[in-house]
Amino acid sequence: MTEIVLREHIPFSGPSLLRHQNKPEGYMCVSCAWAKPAKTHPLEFCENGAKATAWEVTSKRADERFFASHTLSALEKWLDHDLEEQGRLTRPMRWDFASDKYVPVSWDTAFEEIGRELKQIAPEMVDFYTSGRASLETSYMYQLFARIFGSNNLPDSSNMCHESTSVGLPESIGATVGTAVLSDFQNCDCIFYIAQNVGTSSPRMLHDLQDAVHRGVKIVTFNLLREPGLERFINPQAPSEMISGSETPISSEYYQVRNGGDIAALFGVCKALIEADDGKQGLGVSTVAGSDGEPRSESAAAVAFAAAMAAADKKHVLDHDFIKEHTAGFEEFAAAARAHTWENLERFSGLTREEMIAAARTYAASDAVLIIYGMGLTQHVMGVQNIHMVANLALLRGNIGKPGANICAVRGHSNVQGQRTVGITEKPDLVPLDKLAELYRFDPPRWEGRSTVDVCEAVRSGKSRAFVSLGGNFIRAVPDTDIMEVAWRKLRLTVQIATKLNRSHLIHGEIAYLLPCLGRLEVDQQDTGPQAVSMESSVAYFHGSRGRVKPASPHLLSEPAIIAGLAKATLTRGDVPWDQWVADYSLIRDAIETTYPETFKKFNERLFKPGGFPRPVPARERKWVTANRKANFITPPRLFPEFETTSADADVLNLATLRSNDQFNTTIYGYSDRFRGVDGTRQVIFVNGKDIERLGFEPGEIVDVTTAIDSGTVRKVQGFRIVEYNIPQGCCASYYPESNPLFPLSHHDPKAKTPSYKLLPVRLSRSNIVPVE
Ligand SMILES: Nc1nc2c(c(=O)[nH]1)N[C@H]1C(S)=C(S)[C@@H](COP(=O)(O)OP(=O)(O)OC[C@H]3O[C@@H](n4cnc5c(=O)[nH]c(N)nc54)[C@H](O)[C@@H]3O)O[C@H]1N2
Ligand SMILES: Nc1nc2c(c(=O)[nH]1)N[C@H]1C(S)=C(S)[C@@H](COP(=O)(O)OP(=O)(O)OC[C@H]3O[C@@H](n4cnc5c(=O)[nH]c(N)nc54)[C@H](O)[C@@H]3O)O[C@H]1N2
Ligand SMILES: [Mo]
Repeated sequence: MTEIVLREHIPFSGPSLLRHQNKPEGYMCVSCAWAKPAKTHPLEFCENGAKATAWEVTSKRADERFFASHTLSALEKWLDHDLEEQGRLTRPMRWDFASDKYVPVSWDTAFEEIGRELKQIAPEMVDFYTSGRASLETSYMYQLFARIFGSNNLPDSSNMCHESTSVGLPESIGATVGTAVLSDFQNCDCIFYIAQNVGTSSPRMLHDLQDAVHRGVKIVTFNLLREPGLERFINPQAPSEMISGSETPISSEYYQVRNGGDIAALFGVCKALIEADDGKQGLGVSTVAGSDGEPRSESAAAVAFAAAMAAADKKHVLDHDFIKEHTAGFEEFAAAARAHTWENLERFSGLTREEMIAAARTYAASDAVLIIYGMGLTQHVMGVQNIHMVANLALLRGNIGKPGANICAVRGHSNVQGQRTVGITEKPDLVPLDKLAELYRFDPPRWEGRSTVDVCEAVRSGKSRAFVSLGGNFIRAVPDTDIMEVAWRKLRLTVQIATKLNRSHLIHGEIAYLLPCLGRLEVDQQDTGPQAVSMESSVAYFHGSRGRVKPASPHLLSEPAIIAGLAKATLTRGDVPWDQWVADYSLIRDAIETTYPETFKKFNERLFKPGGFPRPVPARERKWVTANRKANFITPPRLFPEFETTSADADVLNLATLRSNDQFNTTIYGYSDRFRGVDGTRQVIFVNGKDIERLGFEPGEIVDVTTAIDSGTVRKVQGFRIVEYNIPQGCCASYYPESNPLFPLSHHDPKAKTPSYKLLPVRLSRSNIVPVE
């Protein structure tokens, strides 16, 4: 932390600023969305939160002098890290065709020209992207602007992130978000921790996990890699300090699944539970059948499991009362679980039958299990089915809607969950359109808008003409980087609202604006005084946040002020008091409360309540807002995507893309991933030693990586160093966003359209590139 504070030349107030991070009346961290407790630790931030703070309050500036000395074509050759490292943007700018540079313009000129251009484009040809950092107030204004303009094209970063959750959980349990609350960590006796990297992605949760472990809670982890943060507790303020003796082991069982292997792994756990339960009810063999369907002698683990159940005097392994009263689809699911052979479950999960049974045993011996998961489940061609399997496992023993037992979807960006809550979505069904129509006197569009993947397709086909971006780095975050960059230049208008320079600002349309905004940590002074904003955490609690540092430049506007400026210059209809809202954000919160009275009851009054205030999630009370009013077992039709069973090539490996400990999404702080022992480069590919040998490579060798599906187009990244790593055979991993050119746009979950960033068949070949390190 000290390192980044020095690196970013932060004035001395930096460390004292951090005391206010994630505190009631303080500001909410701009890094991850993890819950903010009511009773805070003296320092409620982690190393990565401190980095994100330092990155925003840096004293470095990408000002007009910087832009005067670089053409955009020259900047295109810069690395992601070097672009953002220039510091905060200071003035509104417009791209100048003659010089190929960004040149300063006044805010009035910017709004006027953008408004004029937008008015000339059909609303359905304009896309309004949001990255998950914008506040509830900003997000509400932004979706209203887009809808009054006439467009439901409101894609967001969530489309690439937890969309599988947003589609899968409602079908299973009628909740669009996870049901877990912070107190579940105090009430559970077991945690199933699936496909999330706590030490890097949500380090403050380590406090909750450590407390749980000290209470004797069992943590059963399923992950492609052995992530250090999941193996033992590391002080979130100094993850490098793995002080021997005082560290807490986190996972009591660690199962290294293949990427994409979770459906099979969880089916294995469910099969063991169901068959043990069958046995208890006198339905035959108490645990397992061989791959030929014949009963085979039980493993030691299975015998121990049966003994543990008998010792605990459990009548049934499954919670039949719950299943009967609350669920539908159990019989079909149980039949499918019984029918899967252990041989197939082992093959597709990468785990042994004994491992799956051992996990089932721990699950069955626990009264309240919290299931936590992240991107390793959602970013898959079978992402939605992964989420169904999480719910199926929970439902077998009623592990939902009781103290300690819930589903926790760990969200990414600090307000990504909240944006949906206030209308950022391409799906009109999720928005109270009639209410908006009545409040603001306009006729909202009713058609289905474009998700992130749809936007990419629309830009390619010419159906999109303008792209407005509220934060983020779209072009680096989406699949098929090389193809999308070419397509992007055909756009008529690109407008980027941002704090720091990134590649999406360089790959632009015929008319391009870069509009710099205040960050959340800065004092947001408006006519009625300094303003607060709000966000929703991963456990669906709302929190207020107040900036404390001096703005990076006197020319910055707040995000609400920028949206109001754009809206006033563009809209010819709608009755919205844009100026009053900008003068006093509590009026925006009143408007949010009027639109969503149940969710935001007494919004202003409760804004700074310690610990936040909860959003109603009916599934927490076992109320299932599904079509049949039941919680549904939904049976995935297959264990693994089709390409696995059809591709016989032994030289194909399945690639997962990862985050390092020194990045926040496309923001690259530096080149060190100490947890995984990588330093000085991000151009690496992690491969199992046996695969390295089998494929005829050497550790440390430089390779090119080529996509092994959709062979009509060659997709390749070059100059990656092979790192021998503890990863299951047949799998490999590399960093995001460097590997994004490999992902075909079409390679996503069919329903949620979440790109399959955690599963892509690739081949390695010897490279003649000298790597950039
Ligand atoms: N420091 C830092 N914090 C962040 C971010 C960041 O970039 N940096 N990004 C934020 C955002 S937007 C998000 S969405 C979250 C992301 O946080 P995570 O959900 O942790 O996502 P990833 O870091 O991509 O890593 C996913 C984990 O899943 C494992 N994995 C990969 N494939 C599979 C699989 O098929 N099955 C299983 N069981 N495991 C698998 C990987 O080994 C890795 O440990 O973090 C947020 N917080
Ligand atoms: N291969 C692969 N691709 C992935 C993923 C993966 O795991 N693998 N993960 C996906 C996921 S989970 C996500 S969430 C997306 C992330 O996609 P995005 O959310 O689009 O990208 P970020 O990198 O978070 O955006 C960083 C930029 O946001 C801007 N910014 C920062 N703070 C502010 C602010 O306060 N206001 C405004 N207006 N701008 C600000 C800065 O200019 C910064 O450069 O990427 C996805 N892409
Ligand atoms: Mo994310």
